Amino acid sequence: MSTQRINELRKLINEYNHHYHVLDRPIVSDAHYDSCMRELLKLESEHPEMFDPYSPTQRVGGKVLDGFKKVTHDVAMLSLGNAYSLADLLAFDTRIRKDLGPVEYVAELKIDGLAMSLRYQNGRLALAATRGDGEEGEDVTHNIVTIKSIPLQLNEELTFEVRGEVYMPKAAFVRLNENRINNQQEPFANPRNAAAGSIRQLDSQIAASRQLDAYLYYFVNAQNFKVSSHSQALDRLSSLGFKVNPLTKICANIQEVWSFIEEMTAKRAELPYDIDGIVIKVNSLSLQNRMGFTAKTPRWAIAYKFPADEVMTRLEEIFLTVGRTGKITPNARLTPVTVAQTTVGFAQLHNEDYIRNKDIRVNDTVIIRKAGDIIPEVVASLPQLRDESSKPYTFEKHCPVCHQSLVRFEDEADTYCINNECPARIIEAIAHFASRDAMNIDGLGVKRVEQLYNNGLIRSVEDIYFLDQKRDALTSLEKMGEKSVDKLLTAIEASKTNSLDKLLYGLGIRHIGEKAASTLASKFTSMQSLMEATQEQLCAVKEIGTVMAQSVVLFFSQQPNHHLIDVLRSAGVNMEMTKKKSESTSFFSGKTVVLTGTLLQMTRSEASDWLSTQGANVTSSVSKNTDLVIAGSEAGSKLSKAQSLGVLVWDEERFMKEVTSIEN
Ligand code: 3B8
Repeated sequence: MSTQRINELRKLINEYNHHYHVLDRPIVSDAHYDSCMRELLKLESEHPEMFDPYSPTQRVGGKVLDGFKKVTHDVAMLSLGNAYSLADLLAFDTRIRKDLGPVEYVAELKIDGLAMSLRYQNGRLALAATRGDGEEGEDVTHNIVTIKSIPLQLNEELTFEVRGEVYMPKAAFVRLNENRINNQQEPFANPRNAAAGSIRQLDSQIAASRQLDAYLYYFVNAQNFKVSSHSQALDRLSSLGFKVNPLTKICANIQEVWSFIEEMTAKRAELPYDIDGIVIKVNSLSLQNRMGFTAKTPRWAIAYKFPADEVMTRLEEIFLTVGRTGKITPNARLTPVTVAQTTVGFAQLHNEDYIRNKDIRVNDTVIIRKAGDIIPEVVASLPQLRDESSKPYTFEKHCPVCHQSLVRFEDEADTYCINNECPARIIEAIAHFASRDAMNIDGLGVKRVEQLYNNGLIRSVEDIYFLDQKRDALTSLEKMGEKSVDKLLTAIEASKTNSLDKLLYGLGIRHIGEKAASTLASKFTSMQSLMEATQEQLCAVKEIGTVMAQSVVLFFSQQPNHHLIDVLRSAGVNMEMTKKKSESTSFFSGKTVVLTGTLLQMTRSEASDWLSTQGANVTSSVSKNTDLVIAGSEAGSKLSKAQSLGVLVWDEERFMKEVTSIEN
């Protein structure tokens, strides 16, 4: 009897929640809802054997974790490329139409929250993870279950992954900050920070009290759901019980997209949540697959960002900072001012010429611009507001940190400190090594490295791996309790197993960014063979130009760098490409391959990633240099071109046979 009533109440409350939180159309009074909830709580406490983590009573929070578990995303969580103007948008449209011809777009609001991936298993929410670096995020399920618009249990027993944005409504943000100020706590700068701060809590009661909400917008592997377009995917998500933003428009062309943008720009201030732009997506999923992805972003979508906010303030001081390459950046200290919802006290001035051309001076009233997460910059000064004492700014001649002479090379806009021993450069280099996209050592940001450096605990990158021998010194530092030290040392230990690409990027070799590091790591697979590579061998790699090749050779020709590698190796840092196995014997190795048409068994980007692991060069256009074209269904001009050039063509079945034989 009670069993039946418990199940009945759970179902009812789920239904009430859906109407209230997702559809925004309550079907019962608050009093009735509360009475059902109380009855359920009572029955559950009398029948502990009926406990179910998916019961609506479990949304109140209470679970407290020791730390966050890392989650590897099965399908990378990418971010969107940006468009800042109508011109950028038209360029995006031109690119799309060049590849696909005229297409239908979907325009939707870009919710200013934090990206989240939800995994459902047999209809139940099994895991919620943050984006992290896109490959690996954090398990925040305990906090996500407190968001009432996110269904814990669906009416269908499906297994899938869905992505969306968790955000804090403006009203909840205002209330939260009022409370925080009353309690002498620092208020949050904006709703996004407040949402992120709530999700990053180990104690789920905090998230539960924050009135977070979520809009979902992306089905991973939507094809499995028999939908053929993004707009159908949104409808399907909605019918499954997810909250989908209603301000979405199917647009026949980019002109209609622009009207939607204008309409939403006008509406923006009245919306009950923050948006920072409009997302434009190719509607057809098979056309999305044809466009595929770059390393970081889908080619079939773009985010139009609203123009940056501009405000006036006083420039109090110009000071220089030194980057890891020795590059000098002039910065402005400002009278703090609120712009784009955050308080700004500093802004970028780029370089010497920028300051001179705009005649920006100390004590000037200046215009500051800031958009979203973009670093604020000084756009202009207002010379009419100057007094007679004002003098043009003269660029410093010496490094603000090591005091050696600064150098500006001919034809270059930037000024450099060329002292390899400059503490500022060393600190920045260590922090770069530890940064998220490099060795990903949590807790080793610039401030912490600076502290360790100034206390003599770390003088170079290799010293990171000797910190475990300096435990006592570490715990005696300010703001470093046992717990933070443990955390730091664990993160350092974990970084030893990173794949070669991360290490290579972390070394900060000039001209070798993330993408080039990853290419080199996949091609050479070990530090040893990379160190032995000649400039010719490096240049032979597609995407590695002469400048990059020279820089790699130069880096490995320097004795201190050899020493660094030796020390890292003996400390146990992995020097091999482990992330992706690369078989030099693979049929695909060294071949130039083009994918075209729609594949059914994997997405184009999965196929492309897999081919890269096999050492293939995946390119987008067919030429006489192409070794193989893999043609899915609806393959168009690329297939005909391959046929006319006599290039080898495989269908999906032939390709999958090869994949299976290599994988097994
Ligand atoms: C692909 C599609 C990232 C996003 C995406 O409201 C991808 O679609 C993405 F790789 O980040 N903030 C949205 C929003 C964000 C994204 C998206 N759609 N509406 C958002």
